[in-house]
Parts: sequence; C-alpha cells; structure tokens
Amino acid sequence: MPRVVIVSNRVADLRKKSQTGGLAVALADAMRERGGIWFGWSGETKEEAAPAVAETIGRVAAVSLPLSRREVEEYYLGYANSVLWPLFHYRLDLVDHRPNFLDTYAAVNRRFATELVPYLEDDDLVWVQDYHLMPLAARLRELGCRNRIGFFLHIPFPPPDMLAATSNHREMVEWLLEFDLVGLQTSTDVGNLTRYLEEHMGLEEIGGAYRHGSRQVRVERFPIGIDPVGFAAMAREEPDDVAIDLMRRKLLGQRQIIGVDRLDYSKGLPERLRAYGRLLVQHPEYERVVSFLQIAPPTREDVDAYAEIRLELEALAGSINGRFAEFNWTPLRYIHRPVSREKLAPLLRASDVGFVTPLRDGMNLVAKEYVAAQDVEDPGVLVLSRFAGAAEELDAALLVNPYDVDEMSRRLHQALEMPLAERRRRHEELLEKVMRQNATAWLESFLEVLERPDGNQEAGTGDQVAAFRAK
Ligand code: ADQ
Repeated sequence: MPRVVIVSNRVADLRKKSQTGGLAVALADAMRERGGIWFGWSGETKEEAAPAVAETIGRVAAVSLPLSRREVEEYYLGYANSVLWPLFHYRLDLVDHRPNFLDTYAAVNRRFATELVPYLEDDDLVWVQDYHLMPLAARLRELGCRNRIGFFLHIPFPPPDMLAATSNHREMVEWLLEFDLVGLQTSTDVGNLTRYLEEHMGLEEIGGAYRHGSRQVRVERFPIGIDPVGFAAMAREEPDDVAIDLMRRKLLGQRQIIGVDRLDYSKGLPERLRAYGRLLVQHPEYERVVSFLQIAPPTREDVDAYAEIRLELEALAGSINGRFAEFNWTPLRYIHRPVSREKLAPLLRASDVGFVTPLRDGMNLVAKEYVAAQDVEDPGVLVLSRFAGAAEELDAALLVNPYDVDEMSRRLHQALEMPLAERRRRHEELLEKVMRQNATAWLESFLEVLERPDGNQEAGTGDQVAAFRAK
C-alpha cells in the first residue's frame, strides 16, 4: 500500500483527541491508522518565513512550517478567507478583491511545493485538502513531481457564472486540471465544475475523465462522513453537568433545540435566531417550555465580515431574551466559546431538535453528528437546510429554505410535535446513511480512485524529483 501524504493548510495536532473543524476531525483518525506524512502550516506566525520541520508522532510524520505575518494576512485571512471562502459560498458581496492577496496566495503555494518535494518518495499518493491549496499540484509538477496527486474541496464549488465574477477564474480551474483526481462533496458541486470545464473551456468527458493537454483529470463526488460509532459512544457518556441539566428539563417538561456551528456568515445564524423568535411569537404555548441552545465559537475574527456577524448575533440574542425571558426561563442560550466534543456529543443527544440551517455548506458534519448521537428508541428531529451538502443524502430530515424564516419556524413546530413513530422512521433512514457514508468509507473511496491507473502514469515516475533533490 503506497504511503499517503496529506497536505492541508493546517497540520492537525495528532496527539489531541478532540478537534474543532471538520477537516481535522475526519482525517486525524484515519492517518493515525494508515501512517504517512501530514504537511502544512504549523499555525505559528513569525516575523519572517522559516523552513519546515518534521516531527514523528506514531506512524505519522507531521511536517510543518510557520508563516510570516504577511503570509497569514494575505494568503490565509486574505485570498483564502476573504476571496475564495465567500466566492465559493455564493457570497459575491463579501469578496475582497485586493490584488496582493492573490500574489501572496500563489507565493505560499510555491513555497509549500518547494518545502514538500524533498520529503516525497516516487510512489507516494499526495492528497491535497481544500481551497487554500488549489495551485499546489501545478507548482509540484513544475518541480518535476510525477506522483499521483488528488484534491478534495471541503466547501461548495460555485456555478460557472458566479466563478466568472473573479478575474482569474480560468487560472483557478487550470490549477485544478493539474491534479489526477478532483473530489467534491455533492453532485451539485460536480455539476458546477464540469459545466465550467465543458462550457467555458470546451473540454469533453471521455471515459470518466477530462483531457487537457497531455494530462487527464477525474472529477467525482465523495461526500465526507464522520465516525458515527465513536461519536454515538461519546454521546452516551454524559458528564455530570449535562446529565443534571437533562434531568432538570425532564422534571420540568422542558424541550431543547440545539445549533452548533463555527461563527461564520455561511451558517445562517441570524436567520436561524429570527426563526426561533418567530416560533415563540406564533406559539406562546412554548414559553417556559422550549429553549434554544446555540453554540458558536469564534473563528477568523481578523476578517471584517466575521466581526460584523458577531455583533449582529449578539444584538439579536439580546433582543430575543429581552423580549421573552422570564426570571426562571432563558429562551435562548448563546455560547460564543469553544465547547469540547466530549460535552458536545451528549448535548446533541439531549436535544429534541437539531437545527442546522447554513445558507450554503460543503457538507456540514454537525448534521451527521446530531443523527449519530440520538437515542434510537426516542430520537430527536433534524431540521436541515436544503443548501447544506448533507441534504443530498439526509433527505429524511425536515428540509428547509434557510432564507425563509417563516418556513423554518413552521418546521421547528412540526419537529417539536412529531409523533414517536415518525421520528423513529426518519431517524432510521438518516442513521443508515450516516453509518454507510462514514469517514473511513470517504477516505478509502477517494484513495481507491486516486490509485486507479490511467493515462497520466505514462508520464513516468519521480525521476525529475530525484534530479531536483540532487541539486
Ligand atoms: P466546517 O465549516 O468547520 O467544515 P462542519 O462540517 O460543521 O463545518 O464541521 C465542524 C466540526 O467542528 C464538527 O465536527 C463539529 O462538531 C465541530 N464543531 C463545530 N462547532 C463546534 C463547537 N462549538 N465546539 C466544538 N466543536 C465544534 C468544513 C466545511 C463543511 C464540511 C467540513 C468537512 O465548511 O461544509 O462538512 O469542512 O468537509
């Protein structure tokens, strides 16, 4: 079995069992099992750029490098999170078109390629993760790398017309054509990219791949999953404070709706809070009975759009509680701090409704975690945005338009009133999908296609890398 070299913006701390962020959670366990190299940013910011250092942890070598202050500002916060993130989440209004962002993004990718090449062996499968590193295969190929290189995009891929709102859209897609395999979360994403290839570049699919110059690239859907068995076990281990809270609510006949997200404008949080406020207006019988727990820890706070959404949410949370709270009932508990996964899992299990309503999301692992955490005898109900990648598989959830506050409020009501038989039927269907398309299945299916021989192998092996190393 060839070694796997994972390249991602950040190298996850493999010693830590508990991780925030979908990418780290999905990959850490699998890498611990299979071994290989994990390459990326160490998370440190230095005044000047510095070279990569390797550290072996179990069967995985973590090779990481610090970034300079300027690189963090212009590559990470700049191009990755102020251009690509909003653009790929269909938020053209939030794209920050500063030209130096792209220059530094290109430079960091070039530096990643140069630092990575000395660690590569001829048969390694290189697997690049996410939007931070789209030019990496092109830069590695320039350095003579002939390895199989795959790319997985964790976020949505936008429709061609939306992509065309950036000046370098063709270059962006050309970066992707240097990979052997491009994996996307949903068939909508696959359709968007292949439409660009066909309509804007005149490429044609032959035998499951698109040929471009001397190379060919496969574009396929690999919906990411979780470790449902491990998560369910964690959900059953209630820490005392969660158990006591649940007992108190049972005693008082109280119900709980839960939302868990990074505080990001793509997650539809203001609309979600408004829908809950609408529910309380339309159903006064829920006063003192239903409460909403929204956990939303901060991320990327140095980007303006994130500071703005934080202020908006704080104002909304204040106005809902100001309007409805009683001395012995807080309708909305909004937690703007990270919560450990050991606590999160039982909290999801102890909630009657999982309220997951991103405006746009690559997949959304919280939706899958909510399903995995439930008691199969008495499961809660998932209310899920139809614009989360997860909706493609989890169509037995109550699907909602996350922009439509009225519809969301009606679905919350339906969820809270749903009879046990229907809850079980829907949950069984959801759980079957979450179990089947789990993190391991995702990882193995991607690597299986990446390893599959195609015309690109004829280009030879890593002779040129050897030549590069010898220099
Ligand atoms: P994210 O945007 O980070 O991931 P998501 O898929 O929901 O979104 O993953 C978040 C992970 O972090 C989940 O495992 C969740 O439990 C955890 N998490 C979130 N909030 C937390 C909190 N308050 N405390 C502790 N843990 C928390 C990106 C894409 C997604 C895609 C994933 C994986 O945006 O669409 O599903 O990558 O590909």
